[in-house]
Amino acid sequence: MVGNATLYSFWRSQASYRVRIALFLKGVSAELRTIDLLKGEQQHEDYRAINPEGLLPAFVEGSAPPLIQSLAILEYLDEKHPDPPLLPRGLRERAYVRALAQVPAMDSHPLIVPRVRNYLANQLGIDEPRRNEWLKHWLEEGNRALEALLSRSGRAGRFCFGDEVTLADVCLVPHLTTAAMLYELELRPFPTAARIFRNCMELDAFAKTQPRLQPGRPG
Ligand SMILES: N[C@@H](CCC(=O)N[C@@H](CS)C(=O)NCC(=O)O)C(=O)O
Repeated sequence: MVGNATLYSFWRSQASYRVRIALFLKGVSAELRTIDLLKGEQQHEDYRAINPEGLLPAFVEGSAPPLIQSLAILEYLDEKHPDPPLLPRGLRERAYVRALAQVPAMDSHPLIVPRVRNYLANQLGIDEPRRNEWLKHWLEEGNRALEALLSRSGRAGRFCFGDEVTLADVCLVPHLTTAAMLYELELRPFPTAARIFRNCMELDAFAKTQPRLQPGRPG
């Protein structure tokens, strides 16, 4: 028995959004607890007791040790609640879907998080317009890679891999939401990714968990 679940989350956190989507898809309810990244609450001792890395998300079930790292949490949820599956059956197909998920989650996202933005500003003295250039550059790199992979693979359907939602969609949508909503990047040059994004947003799992509907979102 692990008891009630809690997700430590923040409205604009991409990694938290991934886990909110997966919880919804799997029908797992969890209390959301806001850690305000803009106020630096991730550094507070009580949150570092949950995740010593001082990063969101953290997923806690009852008195079991917290789970951290969104991709590890997504795979945990998928293994614990196999229906609907977030990975295809074939080995190579699973590797492909994991790779698509990792492009935004492991290559773009780590370069734009608050601790990186704060380091650029405070340690390297980089001003806001140049910091925004940095952020947009790494988001666009992610967009370009995703579009190339999706459009050339011949494997995209309604979603990134065929017509069922996979881990790849769970990571694509938070990435494109950040690009389009927070940094106003144009998605038109990435038509395959943009089409899949729109298809995902027709589903409650993506729409109801999106950043602008989260507690703590500024008006
Ligand atoms: N690889 C981690 C990344 C976690 C991460 O960087 N989370 C961001 C929010 S999306 C964060 O908490 N940043 C706090 C900071 O940079 O100070 C994961 O996927 O869970």
